[in-house]
Amino acid sequence: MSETRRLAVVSNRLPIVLNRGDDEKWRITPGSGGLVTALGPVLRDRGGLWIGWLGANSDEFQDTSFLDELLSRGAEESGYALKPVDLSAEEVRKYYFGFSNEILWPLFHDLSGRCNFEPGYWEVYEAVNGKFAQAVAEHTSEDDYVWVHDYQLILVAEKLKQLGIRRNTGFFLHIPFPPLDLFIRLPWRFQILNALLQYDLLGFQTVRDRRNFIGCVRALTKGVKACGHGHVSRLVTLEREVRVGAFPISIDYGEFAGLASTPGVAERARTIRANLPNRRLMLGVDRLDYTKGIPDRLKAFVTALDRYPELRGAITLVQIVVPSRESIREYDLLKQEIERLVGEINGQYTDVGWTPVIYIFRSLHRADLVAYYRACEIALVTPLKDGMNLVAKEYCASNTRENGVLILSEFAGAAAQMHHGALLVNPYDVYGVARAIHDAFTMDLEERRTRMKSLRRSILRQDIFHWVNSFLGAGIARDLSSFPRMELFIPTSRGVRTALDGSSPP
Ligand code: GDG
Repeated sequence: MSETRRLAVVSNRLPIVLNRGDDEKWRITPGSGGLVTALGPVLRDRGGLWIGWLGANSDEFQDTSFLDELLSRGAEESGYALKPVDLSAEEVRKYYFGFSNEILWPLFHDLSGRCNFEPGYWEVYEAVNGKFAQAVAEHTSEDDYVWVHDYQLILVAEKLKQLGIRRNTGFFLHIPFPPLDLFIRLPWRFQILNALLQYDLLGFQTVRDRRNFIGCVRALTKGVKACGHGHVSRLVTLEREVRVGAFPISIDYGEFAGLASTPGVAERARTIRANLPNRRLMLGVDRLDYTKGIPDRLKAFVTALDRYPELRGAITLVQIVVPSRESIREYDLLKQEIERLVGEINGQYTDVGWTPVIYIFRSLHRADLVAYYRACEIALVTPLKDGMNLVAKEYCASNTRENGVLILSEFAGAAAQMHHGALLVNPYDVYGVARAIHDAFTMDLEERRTRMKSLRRSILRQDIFHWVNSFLGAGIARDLSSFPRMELFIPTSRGVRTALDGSSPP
């Protein structure tokens, strides 16, 4: 095999945000977030590229040369090429809002009652995956490594093969993979499973997700043998071999810990505290999504106030909800339910100088978010199901005073790594979560410190760079010479590492 030249990342959205200002002019801003932070340097150093949807329809631009100019400016700023996949409004509706978010998202999050198995979505999902494959074919060559992300793009490797294009491909699923009894309800279960088996490497968030996937393969496909144990195992057919690993995603620990220690953030955290004095602050931060369990969390909080009167006047829940998938009716109903519950709790319990729930419905600047992480003594992270949940990790990394308590859902992927330091709860168990709130409130400083130190150590050890390194390491380990420039340096919170550090043998 020839040497791997570049890394091509493929995701539903490009890592940029397009905005039209009040003056009607389009502007481009580089995206933020762990994936961009971690992959940006790799792409820059290797002259890599990112393929994805722009997040806007091209027919909104009268002049496509203007779009090209915007993209080349975006590429200049990020340091790597941005290759847009153009989608029509109808494609976005059926592939993204439809098949991806009305079928795969709820089913894979154990919420099959919310699925809308509309048959018309499938062919558009297939067609759009075909478009992404076409873009990969056009912009990459056989010696590039193609890393595809998430449930919107499961069919890309298969579509590439149908186009007669050979690429070394890896796929990472950011959401959970369901157990057989759930997966089997999917009308396109065989197509989805077979498409996943067309990748060379499959990455899941946790060992449980990988086990669920292998269980489905064993039950639903013929002639596939599972071999090997440990970090990366193998699924072998007569023609080929697919490696399957658990790669828990993480955060840039150094960035959060560093930001939390800046004078600006410390000052902002002091202001938050000064305005909410003489009480413990408990924080919830979530995208507006029914998987995040926000109504159940509010019910648990009011139950805690009912059952433990000493909490009244002594604890405030700060609930930040970030708008998401706004045009969908279900999400609007969820917003209304959250606002009704917040209103009820505050109406019932507010007293002079104390409001039980402070509710923020907007996206905050990263520094403000970190100030809340720093200011709050308890984080209440209770998704009904979550691939990983980065908020749990960001809270701990930002807790530089090491006195916070993390209450964490046992159904978040993060629980596999954080169970030793967090208070684990079943988010459906209202009394159990209420008890955990009381336990966090009364926990002594020594125990809080011991738990938080251990959580911070484990996130530092397995940060986002460790995640990239282990996936890329596994992705090319079949033939190391295919990705030869291992002197490639990635900056980390602990200095500099090469791209293969931390990887495991196949
Ligand atoms: C999917 C999977 C998996 C939140 N509020 C603000 C803000 N955020 C940022 C957080 C965090 C991110 O949003 C949320 O990440 P999560 O992991 O919690 O959840 P999903 O968006 O559902 O992500 C999930 C993840 O993919 C990665 O694989 O962990 O399981 O569902 O980074 O910081 N950022 C800013 N302002 C806010 O108000 N700037």
